[in-house]
Amino acid sequence: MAATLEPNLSTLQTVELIDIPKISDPEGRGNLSVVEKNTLPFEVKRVYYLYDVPSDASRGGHAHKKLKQCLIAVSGSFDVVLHDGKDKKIIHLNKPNKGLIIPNGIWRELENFSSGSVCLALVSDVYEESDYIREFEEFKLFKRS
Ligand code: T46
Repeated sequence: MAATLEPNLSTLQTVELIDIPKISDPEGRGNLSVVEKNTLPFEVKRVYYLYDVPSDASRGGHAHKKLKQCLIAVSGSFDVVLHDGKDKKIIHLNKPNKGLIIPNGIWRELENFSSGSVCLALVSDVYEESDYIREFEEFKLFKRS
């Protein structure tokens, strides 16, 4: 199980790319990956997914005050641009058995979606608009507080 995340110390160092167990079929029927109770460093309370995203479109463009997420490219690929208020990093997701753990307090933008790609999000809480920080300047103030 991955380490418990420190909610108020979310720098890019606390973003993690984890392995999701992959079971390859011995008879050549392909692969199966499973996310169980202890696979992620938080309890999953909601699942959503992004699909049919045009290659020139961008998703995200915000941070969360409390929500933690695991993003998985279950099909195709896309880039996740991350910012912690100080540093920026781009992570390319293209494997269904890799999960990107994004703690709260990290700005994210998703772009360069390949044709047919699907981004699965396993997240720590129900949808709440008040948890979003949608202005980058506000995000920088939040990080300084
Ligand atoms: C994130 C990135 C990767 C709901 O009603 N329920 C939900 O669970 C979600 C996630 C969204 N919505 C509504 C709110 C908006 O009216 O769906 C609409 C689109 O949401 P949003 O503009 O936030 O979509 P993205 O793709 O920019 O962001 C989403 C997640 O909101 C966000 O947490 O990290 O995907």
